[in-house]
Amino acid sequence: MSTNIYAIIAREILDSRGNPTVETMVVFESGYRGIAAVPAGASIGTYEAVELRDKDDKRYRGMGVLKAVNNVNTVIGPKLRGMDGLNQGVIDTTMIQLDGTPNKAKLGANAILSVSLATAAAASAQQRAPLYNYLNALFNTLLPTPIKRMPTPTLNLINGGKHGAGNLDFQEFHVVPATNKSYHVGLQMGVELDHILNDILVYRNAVHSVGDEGGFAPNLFTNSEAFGLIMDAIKQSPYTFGVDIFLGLDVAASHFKTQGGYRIKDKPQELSPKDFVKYLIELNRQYRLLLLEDPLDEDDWEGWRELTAQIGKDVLVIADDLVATNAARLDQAIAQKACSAVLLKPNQIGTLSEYLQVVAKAKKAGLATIVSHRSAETNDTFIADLGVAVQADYVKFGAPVRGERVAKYNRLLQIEAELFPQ
Ligand code: 2PG
Ligand code: MG
Repeated sequence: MSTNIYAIIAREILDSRGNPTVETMVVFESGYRGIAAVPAGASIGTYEAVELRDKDDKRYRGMGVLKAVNNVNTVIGPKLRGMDGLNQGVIDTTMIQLDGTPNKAKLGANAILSVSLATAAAASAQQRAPLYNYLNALFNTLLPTPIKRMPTPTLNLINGGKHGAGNLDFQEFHVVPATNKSYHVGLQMGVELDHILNDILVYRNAVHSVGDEGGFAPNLFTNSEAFGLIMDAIKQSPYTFGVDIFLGLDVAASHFKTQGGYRIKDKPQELSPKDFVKYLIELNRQYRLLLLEDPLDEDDWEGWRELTAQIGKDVLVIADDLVATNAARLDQAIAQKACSAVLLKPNQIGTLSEYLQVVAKAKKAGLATIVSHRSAETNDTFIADLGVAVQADYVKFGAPVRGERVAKYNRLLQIEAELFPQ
């Protein structure tokens, strides 16, 4: 029953935006195998590891990933063949060295991550352990973390920015169940609110198409109007705002930052970085946010420091593009007290080992953690197990609709039933 790697086979498949992505199968000599598929972002941060695209206009308008697939099949696969698949650290380090660049630009973070995750999936199959247990054991070597609770879901009901067909600047408007609710209850609340919101949008004759993450993508006069709609939905539900349910926001500010500051439809003029911080503080006062992600540009360290100093104790100021799941960026954020929470996406860094190190570092620094999907996903549910394994405070998988989102929420229902039967 050797756990040595026997074969690694990658293919091009489609993600939920209909773009190609990499799916890889890792097979051990024992016959046990694991499969993983890589997601993709639309609001990609500057400091992320590089996703290799073919840029061949004759296929998928340049979005093909045959080069990354080929790198797995002809470069990574032959190198890892015969190595012990239970040694995740050595597998990942070997790929990092084989790539040789600081941001995985040569082989592609999409190529490398697919192998990294599929290796862990094969190892958990080999050990006949649920994936969350196997990943938790890996994480325990960095930071002992007994599994005591399910992460709380944060559900993205309205999509704007780069994800929406509508006209909103801000990217994601979330509802967040109180952390004392069991996972399945929180999920149910999110679904009910999503359906009430649908009725409200239909009643108002508003556009109710959906964005990339399954949330509604209406045209509205201001960004804060989106919160008004969600507040209306909460009022029509059996739930109490501020007790059962809270609001969250991913501003994704890097994607509408201008030369001199920030321009949003809620204000007639462009706001200077200082005034935008004031605006965010006022927004938080008005809506008592629980989660506030990427409120400022990925290089606006001063703004991040100022905002976190002012409101970081009441609201989780979450670094996504700012940190990009990168250890060096996280060190900087910790040193500067620039955030109170960190969003963690495996494909921002490109290997499971580095990802777990970043999560451990964040937790040791006392930051809250959110395990996150990307706006283009597949039905792969790896990150659901990952969220439980590292005991993330929250998981962010989009709206509670559409197959690629629901697959992950459903996987958490399975895990909850296994670990915390009612
Ligand atoms: C984000 C993510 C996921 P994308 O900004 O948090 O919601 O979006 O995958 O497009 O970067
Ligand atoms: Mg984000």
